[in-house]
Amino acid sequence: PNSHCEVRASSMDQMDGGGAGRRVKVVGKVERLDGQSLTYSEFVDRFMKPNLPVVLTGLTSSWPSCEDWTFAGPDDRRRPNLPFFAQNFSSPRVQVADCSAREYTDHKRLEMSMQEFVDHWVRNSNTVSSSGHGEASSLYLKDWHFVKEYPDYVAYTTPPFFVDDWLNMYLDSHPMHRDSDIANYKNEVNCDDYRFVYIGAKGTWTPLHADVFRSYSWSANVCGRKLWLFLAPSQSHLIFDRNLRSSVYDINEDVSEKQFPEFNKAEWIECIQEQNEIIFVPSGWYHQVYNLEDTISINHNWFNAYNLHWVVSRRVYVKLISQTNIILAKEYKFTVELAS
Ligand SMILES: O=C(O)CCC(=O)C(=O)O
Ligand SMILES: [Fe+2]
Repeated sequence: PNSHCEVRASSMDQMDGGGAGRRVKVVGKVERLDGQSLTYSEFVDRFMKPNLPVVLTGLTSSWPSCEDWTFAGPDDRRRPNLPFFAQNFSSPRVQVADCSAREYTDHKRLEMSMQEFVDHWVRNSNTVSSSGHGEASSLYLKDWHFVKEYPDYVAYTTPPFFVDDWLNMYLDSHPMHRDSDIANYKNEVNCDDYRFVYIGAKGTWTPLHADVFRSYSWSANVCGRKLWLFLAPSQSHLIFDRNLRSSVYDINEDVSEKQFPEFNKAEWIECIQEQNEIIFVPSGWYHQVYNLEDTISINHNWFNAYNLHWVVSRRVYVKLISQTNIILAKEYKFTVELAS
């Protein structure tokens, strides 16, 4: 994984956001392991504690979503069963990113019904020519709080590696977030959890970012494939401008050298995540993600004792430490006084 190879971003060239063959320096690949034979303590020692990415296979075989949400395509590849979504999960409106339009640091967001999303997808896939070129849908259904909206439908079970999740546990148990009459009346989810479903056609993508609160995330491909490009936290400064205000939006675009003078020094770790594979995204790693096929994924953000120091903001951390020091100093003084 340390061999340096400057690769043409060939997979990215197929993408909507793909520029004219921009090269980013890829220096390694994400390790891939059989999740069935990995123990929890190995996962902790090798990935969670050292904060390193990994792809785990063999963990989704019993998930109902892998059957219900897909149908068999060519080459053992499954494809999204869009009518199933329109029929069974039609009620609330969903958030959709338009991958062809930038708005500040993210894609432009729209809200629509599931039926509208599916209709748009079908309309656009019908206009793709026989050569395979054309405009597939640039709409990317993201951040759909599926578990919260359909608690009785068991689409998947969280693999044991990711169940020690203080973020979602807290939100589940916090009464303030439940039973709001107003929220029920408006048919809205009152407070969000961090468990999501994503559905995107080939070519949809997620701009460069590090995850909310610098939490961990895991992401499972129910069907489809994703290309991930990761940057280790020790290199985060390379994708910021001089004032550390804005960061690069699309690493495959012509990134202005004037604005981001250090960008070309960045060394990327690449991963092609296949159907039914789960990727572990460690805290604070910037990543940009492309759907190489029509893809459905499930992902959670979470934290626990191993990444709490990433999540608690520096200010809070410094405050906690200074308060702890004051208490320790008082205790020390007290002990000295007692002893003398
Ligand atoms: O799949 C995507 O498009 C983005 C997923 C992501 O950023 C994550 O799981 O942290
Ligand atoms: Fe992310």
